[in-house]
Amino acid sequence: FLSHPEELGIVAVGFSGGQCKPGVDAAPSALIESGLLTQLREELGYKLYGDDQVHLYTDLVPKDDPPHRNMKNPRAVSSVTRRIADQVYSHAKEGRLVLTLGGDHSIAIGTIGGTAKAIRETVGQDIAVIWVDAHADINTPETSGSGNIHGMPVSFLTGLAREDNEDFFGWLKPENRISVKKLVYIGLRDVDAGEKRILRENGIKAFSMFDIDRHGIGRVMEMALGHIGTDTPIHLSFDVDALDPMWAPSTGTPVRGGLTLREGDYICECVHETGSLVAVDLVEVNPSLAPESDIGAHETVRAGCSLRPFSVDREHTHTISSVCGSPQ
Ligand code: 4U7
Ligand code: MN
Ligand code: MN
Ligand code: MN
Repeated sequence: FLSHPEELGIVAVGFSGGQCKPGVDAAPSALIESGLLTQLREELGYKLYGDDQVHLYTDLVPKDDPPHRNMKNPRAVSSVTRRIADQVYSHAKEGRLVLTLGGDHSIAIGTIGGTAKAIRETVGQDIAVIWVDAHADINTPETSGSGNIHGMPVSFLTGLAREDNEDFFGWLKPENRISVKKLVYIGLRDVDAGEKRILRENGIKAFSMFDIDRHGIGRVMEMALGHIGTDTPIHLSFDVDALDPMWAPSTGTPVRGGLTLREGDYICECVHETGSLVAVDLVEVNPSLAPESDIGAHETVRAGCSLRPFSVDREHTHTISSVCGSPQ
């Protein structure tokens, strides 16, 4: 689906307004400092675009941003995600694979909104989304108990939550949206009651940790990709809290009983292997949250660096680049 598969569009998003804990905004710099982009450029041979800047979007964050329909920081999240949608759209329109480094998961409203529109225009197809997360992030403003928008992106992207006002995601148009039929979850283990009802009522495909224990990650990936179908462009949205806190403690909403680092790598490898990947988000790394001293942050950043669904290189161990290699 990509006219320039050797080109990688980078969107580094230092934004944390979708939740209440400061620090996620520092993740792109931490990931970049620990060598993520250097490896993509030098070891894997990608040509990088947009890697010269970590965007803080401070000009888009209003001083006064009272809640709307229970959502916290709604104007800031709406205008920042709108800008991210434009950035991702421009890279995808050029036929580049797009990598967005978050930031909290609210930014997926922008990344997926941008990819969906660009791929519709260039390839004429609807994208599928693989959402790897401990959480379903499909609360509507009304079902959300926290009011944090990082728990709502999927409801806006699927149109289950809607707003006409441009200041509150009304800028999301049909061409930015995705179908609930082309959405697959992997790694779920902390889903709110309202979200469970939404998943059930809409027949959304979800593989929880229970399914991974029962069938193994190999079979789960077969079923997940089988549900999407071949020849469908894929956007992978990877929340680092899908991994067990043992590997990724530095994240705002850790949940025990998660994926091993190896299972996380395997998901990325399988998605890469399809040849259908068009965009990737890596979100929710928070280097300032480190339960056991700063080893936690270091390990989380390292785990984030290992999750690179760009090319399988079976000669390396996962810590270096199990999911890396050169662009084909
Ligand atoms: B993340 C939560 F209530 N569901 O809505 C909510 F448990 O992007 C958590 O997956 C959302 O980290 C987590 O606030 C959002 C909560
Ligand atoms: Mn998430
Ligand atoms: Mn999560
Ligand atoms: Mn989180």
